[in-house]
Amino acid sequence: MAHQWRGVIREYAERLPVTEATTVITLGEGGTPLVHAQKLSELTGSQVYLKVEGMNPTGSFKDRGMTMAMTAAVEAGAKAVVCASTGNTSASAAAYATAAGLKCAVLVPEGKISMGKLSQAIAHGATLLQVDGNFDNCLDIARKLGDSYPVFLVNSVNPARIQGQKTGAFEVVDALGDAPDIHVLPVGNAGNISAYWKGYKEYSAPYESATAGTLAAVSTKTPAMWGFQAAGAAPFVAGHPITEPDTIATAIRIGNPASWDTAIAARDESGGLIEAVTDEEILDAHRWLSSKEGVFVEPGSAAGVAGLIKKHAAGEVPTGKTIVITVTGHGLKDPQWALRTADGSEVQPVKVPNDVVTVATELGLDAR
Ligand code: AN7
Repeated sequence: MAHQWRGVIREYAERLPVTEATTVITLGEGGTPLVHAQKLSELTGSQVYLKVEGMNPTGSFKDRGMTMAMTAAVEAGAKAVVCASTGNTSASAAAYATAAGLKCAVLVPEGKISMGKLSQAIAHGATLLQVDGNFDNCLDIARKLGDSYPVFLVNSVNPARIQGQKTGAFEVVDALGDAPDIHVLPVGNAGNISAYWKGYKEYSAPYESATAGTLAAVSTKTPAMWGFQAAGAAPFVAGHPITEPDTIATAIRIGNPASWDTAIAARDESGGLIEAVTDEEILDAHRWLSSKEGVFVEPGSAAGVAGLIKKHAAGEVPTGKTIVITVTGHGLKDPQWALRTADGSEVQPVKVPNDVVTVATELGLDAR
C-alpha cells in the first residue's frame, strides 16, 4: 500500500518530546536515501553507505532539527525566530518559519555563505543580515538576542534541534537492521555528531518513552563516531577554539563549536576520533562523490568522505565492516565547485554550431 513519509516527528514521535496534541510544523523531512557507495566500498573493502541528507526539503540535514525547533517555537507561543548560520540553518529556518507562520531573522557572516543558501533564505522571506564577522560572532549575537529580546533561538544550542537530528541515526539502523561499525560525518558546530551519537545510544538500549512505555532496544551495538573538520577550522584537533577559521567549505567554517562537550563525549564514548582534512582533500572527495558514486554534495558535506579516503590511505580503515557516511547537504547549494578541475582551472563547456554532423564529430561518433 502507498505510504507517504510523514516527517521525522510523526515517524519517530514515541522517541521525541511531543504528544498527540502537539501542532507539528513539518515539510516532510527525513526518510532520506541510504545509498550503497560502490567505489568507496571497492576502495576500502568495507561496505560503505552514504546517508544522502541533501534530499531533505531544503537540501540539508538541518531540516530534521528545524521541524522540532519550529514546533517548539510555536508551542512556546513565539512570534519570531532567529538563528546564526553558515547558510544551511538559515535556509531551513526560513522555510520552516514560513510553514509555521512565524517571522524569521537570520545572521550570516558577510561574503562567506553560498549563493544557493542565501537565495533560499531570501526566497522564504527571512530578514537576512550580513554581519561583519564570522559564524562564531553571529552565533554570539543570536544567543544574546534570544536571551534578551522577544525572539526564539533555533540554533542547535536549542535542545529541540538535537532531538530532531538524532532521527538520522534511527533511519540508518532501521535501514541496515543494526548500527554500522563506523559512522563518519563532517563536524562544524558539532550539533550533528552529538545528535547521531544520542540517536545511536537511544536505539541500542531499552528506551523509556514518554508516550509509549518501555521500548525494546533496536540495535545490538553502537558505531565508532569518526568526525572530520576542515584543517583551517579544526578546533577539536587543536584542542581549543580557533579565532580566525578559514576553509573553502563555508558550511563548516566554524572556530568555536557550540556543542563542544557533547562532541567530545561522542568521540570518546564511541571509541571514535575527530581529525582534519585539507581543502584539497575535501574538493577531491567532492569530485569522487559526483564522478564515481553519482552523488552531488556541497564541499563541506564531502569532509567525511575525504576523511575516510585519507584514513584508508594511512591503512587505518578496517575491511569487512559496515561504514555509513552522512553527506550533509546538496551539491546545488554551492554548485560552482563542480566547474573547477583538479588543477584549479575553470571548466568551459564546448560550443558547437547548430548542426548534427559537427555535434557527432565533437562527440567522437561515426554514422551507423
Ligand atoms: C552541509 O548552517 O552550522 O557540526 O549554520 O551546513 O552540526 O554544525 C551548518 C553546518 C556539515 C556541520 N555539513 O554540522 C549552519 C551550520 C553542512 C553544514 C555541517 C554544516 P554541525
